[in-house]
Amino acid sequence: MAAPVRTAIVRARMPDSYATSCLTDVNLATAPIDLALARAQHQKYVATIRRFVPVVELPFLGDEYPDAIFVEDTVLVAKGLAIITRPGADSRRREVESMAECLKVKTAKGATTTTTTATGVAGATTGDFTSIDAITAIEAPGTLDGGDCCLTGRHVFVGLSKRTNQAAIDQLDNALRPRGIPVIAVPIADTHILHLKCVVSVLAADTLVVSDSVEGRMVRERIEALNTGYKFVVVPDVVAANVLAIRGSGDALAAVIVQDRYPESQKALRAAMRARGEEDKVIELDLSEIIKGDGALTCMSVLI
Ligand code: CIR
Repeated sequence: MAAPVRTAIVRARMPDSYATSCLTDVNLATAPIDLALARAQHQKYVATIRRFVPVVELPFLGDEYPDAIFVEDTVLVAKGLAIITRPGADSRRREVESMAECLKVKTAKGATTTTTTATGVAGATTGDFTSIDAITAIEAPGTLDGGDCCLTGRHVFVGLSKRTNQAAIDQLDNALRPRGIPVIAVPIADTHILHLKCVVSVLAADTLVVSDSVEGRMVRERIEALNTGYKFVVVPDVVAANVLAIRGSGDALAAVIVQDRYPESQKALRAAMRARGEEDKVIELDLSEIIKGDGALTCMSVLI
């Protein structure tokens, strides 16, 4: 079972450059990003998470880092170990510094600490980092994006992708094997998806959401071949396969945030949640402008 979520880390604010300069390797949308709407969607996302768990805001990094809201790519935390990544895109590599700084400060200070962002952003709050007992980092020549790491609590499935290489997966395996969590590579480099979590995400300890697409089916087959026993909720829209479940102790669900504007997928997710007796925990958010930046729901936070 995954550890209960105690804190969420997000980026304080979206830079103007997000609208013009964020990386869009995959998204083929021709409509430009509406910056005001993108900001509103990011803020609503953070406010939604804040209803359920304390939120710590990383400092605003300015226009030099158009993709910095996608904090998921900078770290993964599994079995008490925080692993600072080395993002595959050069333009994003230094985003990790603020995450590493945040975690070092927090874990050094101990249990519950106060965060102060460089910009003094209102709303920054305290976070509980007690579940982290050590920090390490991916080193060159490894490259790894957190968006490629699907952590279920029992396994870490890692997309071997355009951003994440075998050297990093080997480092991850060396770091997590002693903690008893298998790291399993899922090759996706030859596909149209950016990250593994574009097509698969965790709904509950035993249940994954996967898209009904070539890539989604491929990932599902790879996971099923391992006899890991996961159940799958299949959604027709690729973007809807990325959901953000916030769970407390005993896998109790606080909320599951899903994409709005994908009615067939919403129907499938709601049916699955109804069957679990958890439909009242579903929250739909419209992230149209985040999707244009190749982002989805999990990318803008790290749950610890
Ligand atoms: C990028 O290409 O790096 C960003 N525009 C999108 C990153 C999305 N991150 C994620 O899914 N974890």
